[in-house]
Amino acid sequence: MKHPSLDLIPASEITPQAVFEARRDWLRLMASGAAGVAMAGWAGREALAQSPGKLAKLPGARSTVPGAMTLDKLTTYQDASTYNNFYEFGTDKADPARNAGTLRSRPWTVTVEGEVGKPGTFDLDSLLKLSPMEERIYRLRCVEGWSMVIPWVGYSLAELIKKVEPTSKAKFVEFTSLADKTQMPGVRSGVLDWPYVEGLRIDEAMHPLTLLSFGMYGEVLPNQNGAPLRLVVPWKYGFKSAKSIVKIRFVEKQPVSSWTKAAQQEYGFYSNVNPQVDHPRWSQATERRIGEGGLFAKKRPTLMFNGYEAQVGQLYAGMDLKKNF
Ligand SMILES: Nc1nc2c(c(=O)[nH]1)N[C@H]1C(S)=C(S)[C@@H](COP(=O)(O)O)O[C@H]1N2
Ligand SMILES: [Mo]
Repeated sequence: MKHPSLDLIPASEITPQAVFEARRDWLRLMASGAAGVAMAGWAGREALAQSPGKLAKLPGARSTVPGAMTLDKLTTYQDASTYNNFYEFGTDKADPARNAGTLRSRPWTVTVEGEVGKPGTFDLDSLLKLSPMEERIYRLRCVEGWSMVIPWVGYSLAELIKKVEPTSKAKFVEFTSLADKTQMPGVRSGVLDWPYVEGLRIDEAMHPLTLLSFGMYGEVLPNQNGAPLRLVVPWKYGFKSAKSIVKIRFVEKQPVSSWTKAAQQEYGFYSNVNPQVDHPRWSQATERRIGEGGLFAKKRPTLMFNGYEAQVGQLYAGMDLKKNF
């Protein structure tokens, strides 16, 4: 396991002794069994301190899922809720915060269909009650080169998947976002083929880190971040994390996502964060953290699978990740 704070030490200062000490401390923490509790407590305090008091409270217990509590410094709520990609509300990063006030996030239903034993329509309240809420601090990296660290609230998508009993033919899961012109001004434009569709392989969807999120910073999601529920898949580029989901379909064949439809050579199905596979128009080797000085922020190296390699690397064992980008 990699020590997360090693990434914060300038390379010139990483001596064998420093590596040894960091590793020893890390192993001690892990061995004590207190790691999850200690880290979660630390992160929870910080998250709580920044709870904005704007929307309904949605607390979550500190997650014990391995990898779910990065120690990276949190992005501020202000930055996380005003610098967004949500093309249904416009293509400028400031558009969603400006325009998403017209989204009616209640009442809300999600239809589950396709290759499942128990298809059906779930209303938001039953989804909120389906499993205990957890707080998880994830990095999310956009393909455009910025990244954020957000305390999300939700539970593993696997909890919902288990309830609906996928059949043996369910090899992939397709997610569809709301596309309503009356609530979403961007849907009148042809910038994407609406509705927004994304997909995961069933084992990716079942991975405990794949989060069905209903909130952030201890409150329900702001509309611009995908209210009332969205995915957060922390080892993939942000566009895989569909917002304002209305349909989840289990299928045998690999779904075609909106971004793949828009530009097949730029957005592959897997879209794992991978510093070794450049986007055709730009490098993916580095990123800037929102809040660290905008365009002048220092670039940091992008990590394989966004730093979640220990948890998800084995999902891709033996795959050519340049071909399956
Ligand atoms: N429905 C929908 N979901 C979406 C998008 C979108 O345009 N529409 N943008 C994606 C992209 S490109 C990113 S980077 C993340 C941004 O999430 P955030 O605004 O909460 O940071 O949402 C993703 N989910
Ligand atoms: Mo993105």
